[in-house]
Amino acid sequence: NLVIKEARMINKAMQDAMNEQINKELFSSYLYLSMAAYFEAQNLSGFAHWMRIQEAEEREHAMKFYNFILERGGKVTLKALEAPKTEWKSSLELFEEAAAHEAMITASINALYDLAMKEKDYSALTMLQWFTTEQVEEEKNAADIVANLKLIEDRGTAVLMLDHRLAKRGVE
Ligand code: OFO
Repeated sequence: NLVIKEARMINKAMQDAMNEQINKELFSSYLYLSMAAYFEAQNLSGFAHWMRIQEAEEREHAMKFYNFILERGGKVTLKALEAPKTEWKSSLELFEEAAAHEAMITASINALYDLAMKEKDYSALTMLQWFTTEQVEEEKNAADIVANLKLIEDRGTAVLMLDHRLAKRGVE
């Protein structure tokens, strides 16, 4: 029935914005895959493992938008992926960038939420609710690792300070 079909069909603005989001989620996947390779190259297999799991999650995020567009009778349009960075100065710098990236993704999800409210697209709002909750976790995960790495760095500084003090020991 045409009326029902039209009612469930995603509108153009929502479809375009979700297609952009597919690209952003796939770029996230690409970025984390690059970060995994960076850690592998340094024999940090735990960090690399974490990144591989994160990368797979991002592909799932992209697929949620992909499936949603199709279920709503829309058209999925895949766009070119930007090349991610391949080198970082340190694990801390890398995770700071991951945290900043997730903050950007949260802003993008929030913009989609605003659009869904404006368009009164209730099923999109329900679907986006999952993402708003997920983004809290995504940001927290990255922020926690940044905090841990900073602690490790501070300890390194403390050891150096102690080393400096011990170097001043006179002959007794
Ligand atoms: Fe898809 O949450 Fe990260 O980017």
